[in-house]
Amino acid sequence: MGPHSSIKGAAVAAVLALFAFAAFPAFSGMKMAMPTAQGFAVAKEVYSSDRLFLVKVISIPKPIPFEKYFGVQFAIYDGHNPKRLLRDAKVTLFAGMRHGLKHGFAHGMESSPKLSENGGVFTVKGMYFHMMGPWTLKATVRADGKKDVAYLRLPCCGK
Ligand SMILES: [Cu+2]
Repeated sequence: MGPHSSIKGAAVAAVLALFAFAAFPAFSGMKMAMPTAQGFAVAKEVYSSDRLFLVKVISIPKPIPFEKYFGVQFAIYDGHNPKRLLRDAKVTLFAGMRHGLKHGFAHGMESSPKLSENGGVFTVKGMYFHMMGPWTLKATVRADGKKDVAYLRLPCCGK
């Protein structure tokens, strides 16, 4: 086969591939790993930076609403024993956008969320995302005499 025939063959294959996707959009969609409208899903759990703690997300709206208040529930587990709920964990939260920064935040939220705890389940109310794009929820966790920080990426937003 000369170079011309192989180029022609590749072009035909590309046209066939385009046709297949156009003809079966549902099938091509099934191959995706259930993306949200923003391109990524919220992790169900995330380890802290030094893996001392595991933050398990119990509930979060799917998708996260734009310019509406929403809540998040989570619990803290021992990073070295992920079945051990840390009932005495202390948590402080900050949510903001990085806009490309590797550390820190370009800005935070415009709301003042309230965090409460009951039986090891943390509930934060009054989260509010005023800008589209990836947000980061930073959880500073203190438990077992140690401190570590976990980052949960939150996509904004759906309708
Ligand atoms: Cu922003």
